[in-house]
Amino acid sequence: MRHYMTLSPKLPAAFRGCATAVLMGLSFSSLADEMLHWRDAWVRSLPPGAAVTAAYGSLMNHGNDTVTIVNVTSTTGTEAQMHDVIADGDQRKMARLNSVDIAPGESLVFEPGGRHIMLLGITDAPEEGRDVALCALSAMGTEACTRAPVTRQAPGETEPHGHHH
Ligand SMILES: [Cu+2]
Repeated sequence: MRHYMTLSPKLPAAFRGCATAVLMGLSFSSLADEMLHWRDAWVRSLPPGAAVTAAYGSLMNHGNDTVTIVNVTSTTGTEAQMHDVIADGDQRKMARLNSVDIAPGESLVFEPGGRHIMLLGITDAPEEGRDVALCALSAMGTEACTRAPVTRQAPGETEPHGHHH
């Protein structure tokens, strides 16, 4: 499991000092602070010739306020988009999400068959076992990044779940 925590670059130094206290395990609260924490991120490995894949993982809001995620980026591909899978009659289709709110203490979960991060325009597919950088950007300007390993299925999963993207 990889834990990365990112603090808003816009916070005044005093707040960063307090945030450092949090990292050291001291109690802390601030209305202006946003703390996001990725866990279990991964990217589905691409079949030969594919230019599109999906990234998954959980993004937890450790702050006291709702955080609105407005963009995602990756070091792989030309573009990353947040997608949801919605029912359309008997079909299931993808819909792009422009923003997603995460309530305090809640996680935004990207998982196969549900919300996912679509990585588009991949010309140089990362090999299995490699890491891809994945970042989420909030409306307040907080950027939370993680390294997501490229694997065929979710780390820790034993049964293949078919090919989602
Ligand atoms: Cu998609």
